[in-house]
Amino acid sequence: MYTQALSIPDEGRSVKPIHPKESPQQIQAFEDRIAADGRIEPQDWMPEAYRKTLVRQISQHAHSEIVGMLPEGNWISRAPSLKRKAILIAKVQDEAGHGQYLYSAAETLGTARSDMLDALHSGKAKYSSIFNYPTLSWADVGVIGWLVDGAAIMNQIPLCRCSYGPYARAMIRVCKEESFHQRQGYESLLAMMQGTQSQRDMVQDAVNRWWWKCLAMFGPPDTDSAHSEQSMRWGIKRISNDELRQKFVDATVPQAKVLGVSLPDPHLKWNEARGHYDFGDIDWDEFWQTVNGHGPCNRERLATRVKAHAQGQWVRDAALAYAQKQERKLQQEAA
Ligand code: FAQ
Repeated sequence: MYTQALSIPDEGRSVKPIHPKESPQQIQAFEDRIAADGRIEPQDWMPEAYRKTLVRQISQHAHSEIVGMLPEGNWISRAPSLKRKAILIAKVQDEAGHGQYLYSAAETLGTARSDMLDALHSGKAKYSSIFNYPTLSWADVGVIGWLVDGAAIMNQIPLCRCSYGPYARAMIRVCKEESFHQRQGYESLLAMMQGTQSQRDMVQDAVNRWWWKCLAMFGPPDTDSAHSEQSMRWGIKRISNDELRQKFVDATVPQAKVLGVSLPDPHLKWNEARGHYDFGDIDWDEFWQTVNGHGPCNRERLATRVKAHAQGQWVRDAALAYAQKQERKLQQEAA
């Protein structure tokens, strides 16, 4: 079982930072560790801004994983075969597990899980823009595996070297699983492309709808990225939004060729001088609309999450009651 080796705070009770006051020696030790590319661990002193940035990014990431279960989860009951259903169930469960690792990592920074979930459910916290689009056909499930998980891996591999230990370690396992997700998506699309013309059309239609949204997943252009510079200085982010986006395009174009689909961008062209593919302009207005709550499925996604959380209250109550009972038992035995 994956653990951050710290106890989980009670519901609704934020944990106080371990070292709220800094001394010059503490600041120097932190700076030295960062400069030496070392890891910061939960018990180490860290600047409050570093802690805040990590809680922001890790909790947004955790929210993305659990909201990300919804578009694909929608197809579990309609998967075309038992094999595809079993694979999809496993994948969606993995995403729930990723949410667990990430909430646990964020908790080590002194933030209660219930506070993070409240922020998600009240619409205050962000989660990835990509999960606010509908999954209209079975091909969307394959395309999410191939492109959305593909983009997620590209973004997350550098996070395995994040300066904050618990986040970096969580990412190692997440990336292994995302890699399986990406392959299963691609394999599912390959099977469809060897099928009927209408199956091939379904794949092409799904690629056309998801391509640009996936490019936007990497976040705003570097020139508009509020946090990149500081996060890179702290070793939280290792590669910039634009560089990762370019790496994703370069890796994906050959895969699209093998699959036999076209990517919906007339400007997509190999640039010999740059050694990269050029590509067209992303619709950033649409991206920000979606990030700010006005995408096609934002309301539906949040409503589903809030309902699932409310319906799970009895499980949390039962787990808490059991833990309290066990604790009383231990105390009685010790007395
Ligand atoms: N969607 O200054 P930056 C997955 C926000 S997991 C929504 O560049 P930063 C697995 C950003 O938060 C996908 N908001 O920010 C899966 C900030 O807002 P704030 C999630 C976005 O943090 C697959 C503002 O814009 N992955 O897919 C987005 O330096 C299949 C300014 O932006 C992660 O979270 C966006 N796309 O860089 C699950 C990875 N982009 O906080 C199920 C970890 C930016 O000031 C099925 N996160 N914003 O209010 C990161 O690497 C970074 O946080 C970035 C953004 C790169 C996402």
